[in-house]
Amino acid sequence: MASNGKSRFLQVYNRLKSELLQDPAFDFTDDSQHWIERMLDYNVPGGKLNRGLSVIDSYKVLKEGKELGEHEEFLACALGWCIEWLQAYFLVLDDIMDGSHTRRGQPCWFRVPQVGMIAANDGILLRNHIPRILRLHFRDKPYYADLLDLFNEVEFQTASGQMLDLITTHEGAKDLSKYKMPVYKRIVQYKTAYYSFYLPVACALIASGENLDNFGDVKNILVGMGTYFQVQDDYLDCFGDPEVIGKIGTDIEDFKCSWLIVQALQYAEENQTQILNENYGKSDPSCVAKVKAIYNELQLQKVFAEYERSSYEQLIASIEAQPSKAVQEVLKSFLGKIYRRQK
Ligand code: DMA
Ligand code: MG
Ligand code: MG
Ligand code: MG
Repeated sequence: MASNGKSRFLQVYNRLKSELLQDPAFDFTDDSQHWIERMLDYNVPGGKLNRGLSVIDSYKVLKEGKELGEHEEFLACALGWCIEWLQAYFLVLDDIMDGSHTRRGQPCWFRVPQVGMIAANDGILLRNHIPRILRLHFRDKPYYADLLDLFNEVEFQTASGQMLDLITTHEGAKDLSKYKMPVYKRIVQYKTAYYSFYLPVACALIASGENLDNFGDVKNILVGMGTYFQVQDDYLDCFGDPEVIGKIGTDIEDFKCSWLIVQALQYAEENQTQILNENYGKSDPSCVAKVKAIYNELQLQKVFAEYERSSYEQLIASIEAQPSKAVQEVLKSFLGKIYRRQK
């Protein structure tokens, strides 16, 4: 989307924020209004906004180039922001659970001195803002129930994925032998792919009057894209530049079932496996360095580059097999935004 599209999108953020700050269901005090405003500004608009902007992009393509009316564009933006709100909610809680330090180039919200564990309730509030926004702007639409249902279902899938991520990591004694590709794929499909890729396109489809039941193939392609996106996230956690990605990696310290460790275990010789077993999941920087040294010996940067190339090819092939040109364009533009991303 052109930069004026982005600035229009950000204007909608300001409108939604001021509506939430005057929600008649709660008797706001000055202090509570200030808290929410600071919390929203800190956590909602500072990311790449890919998910939110994709709703508008996709909606426009589905409308086949017809100019959107002002209110129609506002509604598409509001849906995009609902996804950004969902993302903010998951990230605030994810950073607590992952013990992360920075996010989007600033301390994680719970690390801010006056915030601490108030962040847990802020996460709940962020989540509650979504049905407030939907109620205010979509209550009279014929697809209102479908939208609520979609957000509920995707939230459930994401939280279940987070559970898989967390119980795989913390279950009993540290045991790397369970870190295999099928386990990995299940985690990332649920924790990332549905909300990051399927949800934006599904919102656009619903708003253009489509029935999601007719888009099973599209859903599968988007879940495939989401898997590829999380592999990139795992790669960047170790090999990305923290200045560029805005966060400091913690996957090795956290004993995460990351794409990199799954690959490393697949290629490692016995002595390398032993070093991984002894050092993975420890916060001591010298242990982390030993794990990274094995990743380098195994040339995981090259393995990743090859994975990236072949996933892209496969995704393009399945997109081009789609009967609708408009749907193809929606999917290609989404893929184009993430292919070879550095952040
Ligand atoms: C992200 O997993 C998933 C959700 C639902 C936030 P992650 O912990 O790898 O994300 P990040 O690297 O951004 O902390
Ligand atoms: Mg995390
Ligand atoms: Mg996490
Ligand atoms: Mg990550």
